[in-house]
Amino acid sequence: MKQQLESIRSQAMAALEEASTPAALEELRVKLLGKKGELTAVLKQMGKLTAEERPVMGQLANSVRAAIEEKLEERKAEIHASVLEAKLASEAVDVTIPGTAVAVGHQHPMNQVLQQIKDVFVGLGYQVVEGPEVELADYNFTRLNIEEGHPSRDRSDTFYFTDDDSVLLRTQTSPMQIRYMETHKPPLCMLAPGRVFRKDEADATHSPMFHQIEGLVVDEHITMGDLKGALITMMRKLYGEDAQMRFRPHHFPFTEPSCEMDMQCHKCHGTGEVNGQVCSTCHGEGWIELLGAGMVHPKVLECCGIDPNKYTGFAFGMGLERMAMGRLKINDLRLIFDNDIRFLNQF
Ligand code: 2NM
Repeated sequence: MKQQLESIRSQAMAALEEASTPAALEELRVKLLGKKGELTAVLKQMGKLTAEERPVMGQLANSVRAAIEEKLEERKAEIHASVLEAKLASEAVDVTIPGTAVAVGHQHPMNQVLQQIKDVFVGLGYQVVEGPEVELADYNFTRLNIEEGHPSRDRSDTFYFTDDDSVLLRTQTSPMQIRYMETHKPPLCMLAPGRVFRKDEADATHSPMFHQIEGLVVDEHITMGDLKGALITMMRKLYGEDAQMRFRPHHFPFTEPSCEMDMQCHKCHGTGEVNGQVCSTCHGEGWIELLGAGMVHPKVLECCGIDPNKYTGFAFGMGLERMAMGRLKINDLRLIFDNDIRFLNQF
């Protein structure tokens, strides 16, 4: 019996040393110490021993059990540590490996120019407002002094939603000026950028959707001088302090008097020629047409509940695509809308 116990001890120690997983350890524990285990089987034979042998064997059996239990705990701790170590090794992150570069995009050239123009006017105290693209003909035409039958109201020029021509896609952002004058009292100083829609065939200079920026200032004693000051300030901020402008008389239904503003061509400096050739930027004109403006028509002020005998105002409107094409030297409008990454990456 003593030999049996010693053999259980030595085999158990070897087997426990070999076991490398928690499952293998558990299997051994059952095999060695369980109710049907090897040690229990030996203890069951104790009855056959003499009274002198029994306590000696009992003591030996207990020490074998204690040794196995101790070894089990020891191996359990070792295996737990090595499993943890393996897990840590497999999950280790090498923080020195260079990361995967993420391509960072940038603002669309149209938004770059829009932001620059907004910045100038915000700096001059203008409030930037946006409004609906689906408009009432009343705001888009009638209250801007554009009479029934005016060519711009034609169904071939304007996108209408209703048969009675009362609801449309705005053809300009001026309806926002009307809305603003309706809801605010002078002094007013606002800028309305946004999309506008006209039934144009798309070509190098036309698109059925384009962007406008319109501005409006109304107060007592506002003059054409204030208009010129605001627009010249904008152009010098965008194109540099040496930019030269000229104002020509024009006609709009919603302003009186009305004008157009040109900028002297920055390529030929107004001569129309570069190295004896016709200037390609202004086509020999020496000047580039940029925007329309004027003093708000008294009828328009009156329509919006502003007393034209007390208040005067100026307004202006410009095409954002035209401004962007001039500023970024783009020669075909369609490039702006194509969203070809090779084009956009140049700005
Ligand atoms: C332009 C040219 C001239 C304009 C006028 C108004 C309003 F509502 F105040 F009468 N808003 N915008 C205006 C004046 C727009 O665009 C070429």
